[in-house]
Amino acid sequence: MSKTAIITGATSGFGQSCAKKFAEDGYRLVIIGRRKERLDALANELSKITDVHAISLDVRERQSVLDAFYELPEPFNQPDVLINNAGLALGLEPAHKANLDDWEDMIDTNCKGLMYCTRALLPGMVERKHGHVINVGSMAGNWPYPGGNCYGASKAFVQQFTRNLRSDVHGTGVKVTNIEPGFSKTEFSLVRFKGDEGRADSLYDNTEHLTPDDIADIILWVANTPAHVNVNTLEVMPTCQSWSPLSIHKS
Ligand code: NDP
Ligand code: 8X3
Repeated sequence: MSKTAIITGATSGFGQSCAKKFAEDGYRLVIIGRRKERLDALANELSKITDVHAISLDVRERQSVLDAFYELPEPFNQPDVLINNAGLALGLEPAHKANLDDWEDMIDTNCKGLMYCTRALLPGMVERKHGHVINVGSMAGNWPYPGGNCYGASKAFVQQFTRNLRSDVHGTGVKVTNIEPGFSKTEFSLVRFKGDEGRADSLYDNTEHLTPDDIADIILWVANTPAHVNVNTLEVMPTCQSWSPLSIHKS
């Protein structure tokens, strides 16, 4: 029998690649994003190989998320996997210059949106003693960098929320994982730099960055691990990325 995966942020990047790879692997899909045209195009493409239910939704809207998930039609209403992937960074200014609206948007999407999706689907998973919540955090939740301020903090929330979820569902059979990607080329930087294509593209010049398929392969592997195996956290960087020395300011 087919398994069902719900993927938020399926209109681009990691989420879109996950949708394709999970469909190819035989999962039926619920795909979510705000850009309806892209979502419909993806649903049309993937419905040639699996059952697809597309929901155009803003994960920041609590009641819309709850309504959409409580009203999932059969056979999509008993999901095996929830991939909480929708998220964004906005701006790279230092904290004392950052835009407060951007900070709120990141918290509302990366933390609260992820909370709403999880809270809506978790009771069913616990009742069925089966399910897997896979959160897409970031290495930015583990390591500070200049301008990472609220984005990194939102992903640190995702990391600790994931661990605490594991504690709460202990003994129920439900699995929880945090995937923590590093430098990857998606629309992430275009969004972060608010449509400045030159700035976004130049970041990836002459680098062998991660691709959406790299991360989607890992998420699919994690989702298909046996029931008795729980990958807690998985941090992944491209080989070209590592840490810098600590900075010393000299006056
Ligand atoms: P993209 O910008 O390519 O994709 C982001 C996806 O999230 C889009 O499908 C977008 O769809 C969706 N999304 C954003 N806001 C909302 C919202 N309010 N409601 C519903 N959907 C939303 O970036 P990535 O694929 O890179 O990002 C996916 C995740 O990976 C994010 O959580 C990001 O923080 C994380 N990440 C990215 C890294 C990178 O270097 N690229 C590294 C580490 C983590 P739409 O606009 O149609 O709503
Ligand atoms: C995205 C990776 O390094 O741009 O989470 O913060 S980074």
